[in-house]
Amino acid sequence: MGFSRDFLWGGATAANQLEGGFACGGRGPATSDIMTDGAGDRKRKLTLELSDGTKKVFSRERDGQRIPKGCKGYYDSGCYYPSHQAVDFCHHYKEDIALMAEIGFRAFRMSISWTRIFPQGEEEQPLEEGLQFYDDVFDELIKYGIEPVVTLNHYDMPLHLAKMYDGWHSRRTLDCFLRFCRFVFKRYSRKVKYWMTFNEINFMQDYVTLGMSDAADYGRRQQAVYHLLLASAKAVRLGREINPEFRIGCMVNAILLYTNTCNPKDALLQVQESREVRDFYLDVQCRGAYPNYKLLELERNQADLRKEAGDEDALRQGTVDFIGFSYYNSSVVSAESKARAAEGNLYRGEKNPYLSESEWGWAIDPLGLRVLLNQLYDKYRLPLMIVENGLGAEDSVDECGKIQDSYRISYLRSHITEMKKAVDKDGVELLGYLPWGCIDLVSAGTGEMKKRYGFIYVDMDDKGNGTKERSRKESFFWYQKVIQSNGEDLD
Ligand code: BGP
Repeated sequence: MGFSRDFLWGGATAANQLEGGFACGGRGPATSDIMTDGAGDRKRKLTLELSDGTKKVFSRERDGQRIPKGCKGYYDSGCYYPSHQAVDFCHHYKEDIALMAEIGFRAFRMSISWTRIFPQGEEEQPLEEGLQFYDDVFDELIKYGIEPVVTLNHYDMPLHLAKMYDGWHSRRTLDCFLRFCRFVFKRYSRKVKYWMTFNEINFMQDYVTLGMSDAADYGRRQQAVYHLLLASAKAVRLGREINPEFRIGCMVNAILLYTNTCNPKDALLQVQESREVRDFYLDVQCRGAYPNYKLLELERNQADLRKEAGDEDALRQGTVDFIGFSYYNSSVVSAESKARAAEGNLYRGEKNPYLSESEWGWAIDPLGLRVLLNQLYDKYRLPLMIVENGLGAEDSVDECGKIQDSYRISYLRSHITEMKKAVDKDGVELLGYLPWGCIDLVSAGTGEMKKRYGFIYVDMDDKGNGTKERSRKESFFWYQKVIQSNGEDLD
């Protein structure tokens, strides 16, 4: 059987990690623009001015989500902010898309930078220059027969909305977001068919993604999450009105959790934890209502959400057409141990002795991808799309100028093998495979450049030094064969 002829092979990126040109064409500052590089402790930090005028560098590790109210993001001349130039796709997009076409991409996932279209987020009219930029990018993709897959919001938001309204804690942000959606849906109605609302909506929990202070407070965070889920549903409904041919999906970090033992306490914990970090978001976006377990949890915690008439209908009518998800690693939960010693993509669990790990400590689990595809399809009966997967690793250029990334090939090969079984043997409906960072870009978690995922190498270091020259890695040619053979030749 194999993959369908129109299976979307390609790759994935996000504006703030890829584009650069942060002030080009009148683009406004976004929350992602005040994150520094990872020098020192490898984690990104935020440069913020507090309401009393004192300036502070906030560390997520040290200060958590407790960003005080009334903060203003500012740029410190002593810091390097990776998103400002990222890998400069803004000025290299023709060359980059030509390389993707050479690999044979049938789809390319990218996000639209909100502040390139609405610099402050609340203007009545969009910036024509920003709209034109994405028109040019889409035209270039379409020229090569590459289908754009567009994330409406990927880990950033207008800094102005964060400062003025406390970001997603306020309903005002939701209204501004919908205006942004209306303009881009209309403008690109004939160029883009596949959309996703929020990247990893289940892990939007800090100042950068939510634009709000004190996101660690339970009630405040639940209010913001409610606004996000409502915004997603309303965007889906709006998109359908504008073009019924649109296919609009959600996007979750599909963290897969195993039980540490057969202790029933572990089993219960796995159910509860999976709901908290993943399933709740899917339940709402795929089924159109808050599930009972969440309603009871809100009641127990006396979280009284601000809602408006019509919200329930909006949630019900805005269910998605497909599930987009990221998958890098699995994790383990244990009722007995609370060590949480294992790293992973945004989730820390217990170590799994059966699995090896990446250089950044993420457990490598290809079989887990098959398990996950089955779990999600069984539960929601919606088509799935893998919109992130891959190995973050340090690459080196050898004396002949070659980048031999066989470790990346073997990671991808093993995951594609399991994905193929899920389609062939288990009958899962899968629309596409878009591995992360198909061209090297800035790491979301650490701000580093040296944590690379791409088939296309970009000559740049963690401080942004380098020629930005693009070159083909060994995996470039390997993935070319995979796509040419429609996933049959994985050698
Ligand atoms: C996902 C994000 C991406 C991306 C990826 C890899 O959670 O959606 O933006 O960066 O993880 O993570 P990192 O860049 O930290 O290696």
